[in-house]
Amino acid sequence: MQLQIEPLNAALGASVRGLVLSELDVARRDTLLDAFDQHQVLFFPQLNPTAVEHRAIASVFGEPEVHIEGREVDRSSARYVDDENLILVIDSGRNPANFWHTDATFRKRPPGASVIAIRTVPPRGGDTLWLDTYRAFDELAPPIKELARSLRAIHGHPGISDTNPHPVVRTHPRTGREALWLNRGWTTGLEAVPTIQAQPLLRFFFDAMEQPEYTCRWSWSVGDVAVWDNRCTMHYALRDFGDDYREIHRITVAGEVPA
Ligand SMILES: O=C(O)CCC(=O)C(=O)O
Ligand SMILES: [Fe+2]
Repeated sequence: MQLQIEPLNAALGASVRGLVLSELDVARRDTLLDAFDQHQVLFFPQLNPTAVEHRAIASVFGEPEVHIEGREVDRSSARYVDDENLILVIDSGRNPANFWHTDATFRKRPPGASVIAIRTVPPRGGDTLWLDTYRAFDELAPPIKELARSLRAIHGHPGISDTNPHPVVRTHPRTGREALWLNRGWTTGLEAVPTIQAQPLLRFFFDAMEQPEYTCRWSWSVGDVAVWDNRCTMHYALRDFGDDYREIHRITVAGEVPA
């Protein structure tokens, strides 16, 4: 079966239909990777993958790794689907991600992509937004682009996560495109810039980035899978579903040291 890739009516994202997991050959992998490079987030409606299939999809986009999330450092309470701790179970009500972020940017080598399957969808709400950080960079005025290229940011919250510096402008290793690689969730300072100067500058960049025009929004059905590229996107999971239960299963795949 041919893969049908249809861009969303938004700044980024595409849906993929026609994926049969037993037919994941080299040609289809290449098609998926090309679509990923182009659209940054791929959605597979109602794919309902088993744990093994979830890993197979994730492997298209990189090497699955054990996920360490700073706000979930209590690893003793983390639940996994599999024995190797690659598929993390997230109760979204108790672990809300309703802040703009890119996953685990506090790590020296942050995850390249995240692959989630939604298992329980609340009756109302629970959509997720993604944002195109290439576009966020492209739309900066030329002198601001130069300033951004000259800066390195500190990511992480001491006591909650590791902290590591990364370039503010990151070049995607596959597409060669530059993305503004900061996020309100994890970026806490700028290297060699005193706090009194860094804080307003960071707020300036966050405000410039967080534009509805740069986003897409997905309303979930049970069994949907989403894959996003942490090198060129941020995301925000809406916490608008009250006491209802929402559960996702997530695999992150390894990335490279940002450059
Ligand atoms: O639940 C979601 O839609 C995404 C939550 C999130 O930020 C993540 O899994 O990294
Ligand atoms: Fe996240």
